[in-house]
Amino acid sequence: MKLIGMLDSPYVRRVAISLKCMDLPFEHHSVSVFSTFAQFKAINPVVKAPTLVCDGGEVLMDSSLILDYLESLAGPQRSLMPVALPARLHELRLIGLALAACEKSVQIVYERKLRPAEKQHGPWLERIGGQLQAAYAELEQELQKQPLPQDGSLSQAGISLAVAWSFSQMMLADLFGPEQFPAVRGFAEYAEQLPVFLDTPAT
Ligand SMILES: N[C@@H](CCC(=O)N[C@@H](CS)C(=O)NCC(=O)O)C(=O)O
Repeated sequence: MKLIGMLDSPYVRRVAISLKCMDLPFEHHSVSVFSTFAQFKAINPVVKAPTLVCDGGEVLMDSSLILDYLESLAGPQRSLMPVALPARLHELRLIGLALAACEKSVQIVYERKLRPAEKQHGPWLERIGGQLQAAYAELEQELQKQPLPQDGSLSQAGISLAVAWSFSQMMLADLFGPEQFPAVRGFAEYAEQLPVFLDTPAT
């Protein structure tokens, strides 16, 4: 299997970390959707990161769909998702919020970096900035109610949340106060010093 995409993408990073946690062998190809667009296009004409080239040559995209496939490949013993319904429901809620935080962060980064300053649309930036804050506020509430374990185990929610937070901090630190979202920040700091995270750096 080949994972295509740069680790500065939170979507690519969550798949790379998950592959390692599931103990699934893969090759990582750091191809950029921007600086090496043509090279990426030759692998996946749609140019979406992450892209997974499966052993049989099928090309998958979208991190959640790739993870769906990897979950089946890994089997129940190595799954990163709880089976029991209430726990799975909670896990899916956390993942949804983490992915919304990723999406809003990426939208803001694209708005700031790809659009000329005079063409940036204030109300749109304000809207997606508010959605980003809301996603982390909801995650904070969830973690205050029910902290994620910090015992070396990692679930998909923990991976996605930590990767999302680290990406937001790396790219958009100016949008967050130092006291904001202490439970989210604390969990991400914990996860970032685990060997699998250190082995899969965003930069
Ligand atoms: N929902 C997708 C989002 C993936 C995504 O937007 N990736 C960005 C890189 S962070 C990308 O491919 N950007 C290039 C583009 O959309 O043209 C996923 O979960 O994989």
